[in-house]
Amino acid sequence: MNHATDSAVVNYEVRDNIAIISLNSPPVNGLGLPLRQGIQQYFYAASEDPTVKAIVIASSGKLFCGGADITEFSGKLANATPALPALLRELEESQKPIIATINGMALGGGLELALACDYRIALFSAKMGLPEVNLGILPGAGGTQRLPRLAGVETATQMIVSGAPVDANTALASGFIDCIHDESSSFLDAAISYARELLASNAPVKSCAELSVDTSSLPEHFFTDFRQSIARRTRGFYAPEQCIQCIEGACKLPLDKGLALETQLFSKCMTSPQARAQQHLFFAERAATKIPGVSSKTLPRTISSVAIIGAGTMGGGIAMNFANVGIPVILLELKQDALERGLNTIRTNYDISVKRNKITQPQLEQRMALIQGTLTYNSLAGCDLVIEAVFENMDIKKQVFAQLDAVCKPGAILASNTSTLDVNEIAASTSRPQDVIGLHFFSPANVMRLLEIVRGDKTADDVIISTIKMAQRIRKVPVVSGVGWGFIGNRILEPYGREAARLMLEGASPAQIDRVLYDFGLAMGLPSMIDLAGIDVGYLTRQADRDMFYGRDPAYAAICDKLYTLERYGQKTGRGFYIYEGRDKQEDPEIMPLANEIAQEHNIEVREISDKEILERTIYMLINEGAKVLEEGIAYRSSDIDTIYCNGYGFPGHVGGPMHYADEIGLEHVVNTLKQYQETLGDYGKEWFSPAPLLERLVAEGKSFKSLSTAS
Ligand code: T1G
Repeated sequence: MNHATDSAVVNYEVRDNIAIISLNSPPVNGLGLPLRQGIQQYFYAASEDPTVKAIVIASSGKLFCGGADITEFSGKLANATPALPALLRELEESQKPIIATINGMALGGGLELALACDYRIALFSAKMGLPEVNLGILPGAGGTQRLPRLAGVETATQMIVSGAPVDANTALASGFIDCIHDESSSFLDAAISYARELLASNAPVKSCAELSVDTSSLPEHFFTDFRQSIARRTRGFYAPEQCIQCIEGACKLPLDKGLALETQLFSKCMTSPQARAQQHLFFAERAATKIPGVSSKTLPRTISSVAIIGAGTMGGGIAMNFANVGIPVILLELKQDALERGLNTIRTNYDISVKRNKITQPQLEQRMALIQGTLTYNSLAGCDLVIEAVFENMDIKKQVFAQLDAVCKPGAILASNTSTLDVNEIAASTSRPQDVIGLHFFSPANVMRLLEIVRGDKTADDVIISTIKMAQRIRKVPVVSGVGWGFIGNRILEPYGREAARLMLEGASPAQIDRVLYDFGLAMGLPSMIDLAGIDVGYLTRQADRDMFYGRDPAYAAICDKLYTLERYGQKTGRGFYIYEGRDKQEDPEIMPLANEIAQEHNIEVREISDKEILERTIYMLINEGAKVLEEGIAYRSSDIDTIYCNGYGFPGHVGGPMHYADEIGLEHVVNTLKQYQETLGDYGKEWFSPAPLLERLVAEGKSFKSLSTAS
């Protein structure tokens, strides 16, 4: 006997003696209240139906379940009855076996739902994970208690604290799924057959309440050693430690007490500023792909072959991104030896990945085979996308684009990897400005996730959409910028760097500045970052726009310019703000005397500078310039600036980006602090510390940066 009834987000049917509860809440089966209510309603129906002997929980969509509905977190619905933890305990105590049918991604509460079932069958392509830690929280519906019981402490700890999903084979080997099916079209039928086999073999219902965590083979100091192993990567983050404490509890406590501990620590995480920051970034990354005035239904152009002009560090790194996802790449250089050097560097980078077990040797060969070198532009005639990554000089770039304009097929997308030059000027040098765009990769291009997409005035809508989709395909985080000096990232980096250089003249050492910013959560402080990027790179960039900087401040970046004249370019020459010998990095005793000398030349007072002043003058400059970038329309939304800074400049994810941080500490406080420095720093303060008009306006209206986005 078959009968089916449907809720808006859950389908229900009974096939003979198997009840099928099918999640149907696109796009990700988020376990919001309606879905929880639907699951509970049909779980009760199946439990009370005497004809039903087993229950299958499946999904109608491409994935199984993306977890709790994150949009509920800011309201009260997340705990509305049935709350997820309680619902899963009910399922766990079912008298009829429940089989979770994992057809695709099962993440967070989605995997927790599966773990509360009696059995789990996964499609070969499914992936399962508990990524809550990336949202500043922890698995709050039993994941920290059930996964250690089903998969062992080491696998559970690695999955929960890294947030990284595992594939079906790993899940099977770890013991938290029971079987894998290898064909998607017959997957539900296979799950129903599996349910029937379980019934025929009188397979028991199970509950983690009857299991304890097996610690017999756990290394004696496992948790201590694990904490040490993640210390660097999780520095400053709150949630990882809470995750570990839940798992330690699971090793000692019966299930219900462990669940109580998990709920307690989950609540502590949920109310933390870090959780707000990390959840802000989750939605910010997705918002960045929505372009005002461009319909999301705009069809992207096909990108199935790519060419990179220039086989240097950037060009080689860019090429790897495409080869990594199976897209053939033509790498063009002018001379054979340069081309060979570029290809050898790519192979060396892949060799390192093989040594680190990130890829296999066959994968290395597969990827290298996808990268073909050439010395002639004619080889590019059939490419769908060409990315120029040559020297940062407008004349050279124009020559390259003239050649591309002559040989590339109509409709090919012509991109420049420029980091500051005017994309409109480059586009105007071709007969097809509508096909020209900026694709600013960040070094190392095969590692850094951020891709700044620079939209020219004439760039066609479908070129924008095509490059956003392409960015996602090569696992980058795309953010669209308008055309303006430094676009978004380097534009707001400039005043941030300016303050660091000025603070040194006023008496703060490179080490003090680095420590303050590192302790705030930056991956690297400014002097160290400038040494890494190259003091010569910054110097040359400044010379291209001297009036913009030196014209307003004769002491602008003076300490950096002094080091440049001394040919101390940073790590690349073994000496910059620090002295580098191999991996050893030492403070350079000559820096502060040099800075004091320059200070005297410019009548700059040298004094004791507090950590607080260093932090405010650098970070608030990011915020102030970000407000200007917003106001000029270079950035569409403040969260785009946060996405850029957290994915391209090492800004701490647990702070959420400079603009989110400003909303958290209050824009009025930011404006008042800027005005204070405007007064106390004399002419320098008056020149550089005027609050951006948008900041002043928002304060006057009692609004936040976030309110701008929701308004638009
Ligand atoms: N809640 C609410 N909205 C979500 C969501 C979620 N969990 N996941 C995705 N979305 C939205 C997303 O913002 C976008 O919206 C649309 O769905 C498509 O997403 C108790 C408390 C599942 C791998 O962290 O990793 O469970 O922009 O573009 O590329 O322990 O979404 O279209 O308006 O990313 O196909 C834990 C987060 C939650 C998974 C699909 N789960 N999501 O990727 O689509 S906390 C996660 C993802 C939790 C429990 C705890 C991905 C995806 P819009 P998308 P996709």
